[in-house]
Amino acid sequence: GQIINLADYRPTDFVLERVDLTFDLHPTETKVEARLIFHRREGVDANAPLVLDGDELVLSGLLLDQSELPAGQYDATPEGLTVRNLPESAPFELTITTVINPEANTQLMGLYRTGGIYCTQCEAEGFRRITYFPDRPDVLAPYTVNIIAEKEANPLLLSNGNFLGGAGYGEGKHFAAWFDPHPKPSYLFALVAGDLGVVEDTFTTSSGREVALKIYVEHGKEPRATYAMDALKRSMKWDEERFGREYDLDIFMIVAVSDFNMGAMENKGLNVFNDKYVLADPETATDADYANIEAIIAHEYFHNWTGNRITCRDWFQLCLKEGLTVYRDHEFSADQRSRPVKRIAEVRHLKSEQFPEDGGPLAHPVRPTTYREINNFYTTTVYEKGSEVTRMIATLLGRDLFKKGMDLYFDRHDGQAVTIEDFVSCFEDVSGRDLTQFSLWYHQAGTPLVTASGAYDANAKTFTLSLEQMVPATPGQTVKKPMHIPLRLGLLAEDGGPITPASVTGAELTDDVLHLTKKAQTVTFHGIPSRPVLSLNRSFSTPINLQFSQSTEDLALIARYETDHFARWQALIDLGLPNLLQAARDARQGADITCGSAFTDALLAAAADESLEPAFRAQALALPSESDIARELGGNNDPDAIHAARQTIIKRIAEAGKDVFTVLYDGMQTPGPFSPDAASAGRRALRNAALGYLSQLDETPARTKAAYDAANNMTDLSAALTILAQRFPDTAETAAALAHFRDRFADNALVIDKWFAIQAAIPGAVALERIRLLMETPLFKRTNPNRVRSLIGTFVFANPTGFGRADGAGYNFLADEILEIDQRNPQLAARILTSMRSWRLLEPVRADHARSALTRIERAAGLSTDVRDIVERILK
Ligand code: HT7
Ligand code: ZN
Repeated sequence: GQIINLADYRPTDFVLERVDLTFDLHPTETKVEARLIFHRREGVDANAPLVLDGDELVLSGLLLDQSELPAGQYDATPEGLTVRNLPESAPFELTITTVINPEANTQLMGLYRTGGIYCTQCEAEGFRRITYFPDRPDVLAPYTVNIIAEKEANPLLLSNGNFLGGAGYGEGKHFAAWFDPHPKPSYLFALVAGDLGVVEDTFTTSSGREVALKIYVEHGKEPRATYAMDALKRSMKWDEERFGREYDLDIFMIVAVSDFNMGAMENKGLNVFNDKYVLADPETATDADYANIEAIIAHEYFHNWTGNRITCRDWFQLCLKEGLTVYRDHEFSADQRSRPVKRIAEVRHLKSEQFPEDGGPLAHPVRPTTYREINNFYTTTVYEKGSEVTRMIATLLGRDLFKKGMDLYFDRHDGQAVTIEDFVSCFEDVSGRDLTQFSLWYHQAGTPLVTASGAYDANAKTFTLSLEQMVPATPGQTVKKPMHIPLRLGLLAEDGGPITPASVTGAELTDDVLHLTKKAQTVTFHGIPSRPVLSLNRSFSTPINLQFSQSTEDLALIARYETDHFARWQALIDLGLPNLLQAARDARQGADITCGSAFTDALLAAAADESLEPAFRAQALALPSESDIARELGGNNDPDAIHAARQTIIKRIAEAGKDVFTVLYDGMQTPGPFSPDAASAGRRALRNAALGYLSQLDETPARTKAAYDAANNMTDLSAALTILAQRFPDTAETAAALAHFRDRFADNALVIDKWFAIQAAIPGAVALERIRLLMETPLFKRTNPNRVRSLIGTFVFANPTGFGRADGAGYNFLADEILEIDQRNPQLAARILTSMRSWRLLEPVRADHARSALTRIERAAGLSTDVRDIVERILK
């Protein structure tokens, strides 16, 4: 794969007017006829040839305006089709026939088979595996799609847009025709054919149009799709109310498939989903599953306007649709559930996934300028940091101006393929604000470090805040400019009440947003009657690392009184983290581990505080993960020491909080029938957190086993099984529960994924043997991405002691697996390989083993572009 540069962008020489596709489906020999109407773009050289993309294609027919072309007029290779001597300005029709093999398509890109059905995945560059095409997002056209297939095996023939009609088609076959009037790029094309069950409903839009809603799942699984349907209707309503966006076709369809590389895909009018993000019932889905389904259904639906109606000019602009749509789904979930709890979960995720990416060898700007393999840029930086950048625009402008900017964006660019600059201009135009410096958030990689210190002058009644910012060097970007950083803040009096300054000098302060724009800035708050406690970066208004030393008393005050509940949670983390870091250092030295009582007191006070929602209290009780601690330590890391340290601190909290946890465990029941609503989920989360701590004090698994036996929903069942596996891994009770769980859910692959993941996360050097044994069970299928992610993915991403065992066997295992998976599914292999992105933070012995394993991958013959790109960047 060659390197693609943003600077080389230019529009196509030919304009695509219309697309007319006919698929004659066959498991191994599907015939695709593409009739494409083009004309030469004005001003383009009359000799310029038409160059179309292909990937592993074989041309079996080519007509120009219905006539055969002489051999010399075109060149066809698996990777492309070039046609010369085309009309100078008149439109012409090219009819291209290809024959493809869906059954042999193990990459899951293009047209493939999953669970006996035909299905497509075209983003980013899958369409070129179906037919020769200008396969880029700035080529938009209306599509007509005709599908012919065996009727008995494929009663259902689906594509984008509105249904035109269908009929019998010769012996045992039938056909259906679809028309999508909205011009779209090829990456949004979809086709599904097969035999599926359906859940149906309708939605009446704000202007009174009735839309048919259909969710297709395997026969018999229909009852498990009702929550997804409910989430879809809530999403449609929310997008009308919050963003004024109405749906624009007569039908909206979702198809759930069991083999899928990512979470879901927003194809116009025909979303395709990983079934993990559709199917749920209380017996098989956890509260987290329900929340994910709600978020992903919303995300794909929201793409209809942010992505589909307005799409990306080129793949460098991916964050234009992804960052914005993640922001929209975050806001949706915040409105549907608890805003502060949702924000805490987002920030946890951002810090544990995006911060390590931004601080390591794979760091790249939210809007990159170069790539080798676009599939490797569907990253947490593009998605999650991209969402944070959108959130900061909303913070800078305020809710009303942000809404105005979005309205302008929808008005101005509907039907277009645009850039980040186009998006940002809309907000400049409605606000009159210059967002040039702010736009560095799109262009500069790396997490800014802001250092803060404050001083109170009792005589002058001023509080002076000194701020300094530094953006670390990242691959390809050594020199950075100061960014525009919107810091929300609050000043608290000693009694916890708010202090409102009379005035502020040294920086713009709008409401509670302080604008840090210089490398160093001194801000003075005037009219401050007593020493204030500063709460900085409320709601995580900006994605930075903050260095601000505050006394434990001040942090405890914030944890207790801040009106911003996110800030309360952050204060608890800030109280706890130094204890965890010191404990890890002590464990590495073989010294005793201690834990300050200020932290445990504040934590237990929050856990017991009945004025706080249970979900918040559960979040407070969940300590930073071992990987979070490793990231904060920043180098020479020993996973075993980190694990030992964290476990010791957990034990100390359990000892100090025994009574609190007993009360919570006994009292936080959820009476009545199961409901997945956020409040009930919060109670379950808090009760299970209490059980986790209590189990630390238990000598035997009896209490946890009893919880397992009593559980009447998957949240409680899997929580109890996780605690058994983590706390009592080698007991008969745990073995019995694991066997029971397997036997009970053996016919439900998505639940078996939980069984794999729970075991894959059991710490310690023996984990690898466990993984190898589990890979031998008939329940494990190497060809299914969900199975691979739950067993191998959990091991490499979420089991630092097992994967990072000192002899390097874990890294070697990973190298073997990557090479194996890469043969079949390069995208999946590349993604799992990113688990090595922080290898340089390891202590030298492990780092050596990691480097050898990576080098072995790098030197292997026949690597995919996907894996080659990742391994070379990680090793650089
Ligand atoms: N826009 C979708 C991205 C996606 C994808 C990308 C590469 C390969 C396979 C894929 N499946 C889905 C999903 C989304 O962000 O909504
Ligand atoms: Zn998306």
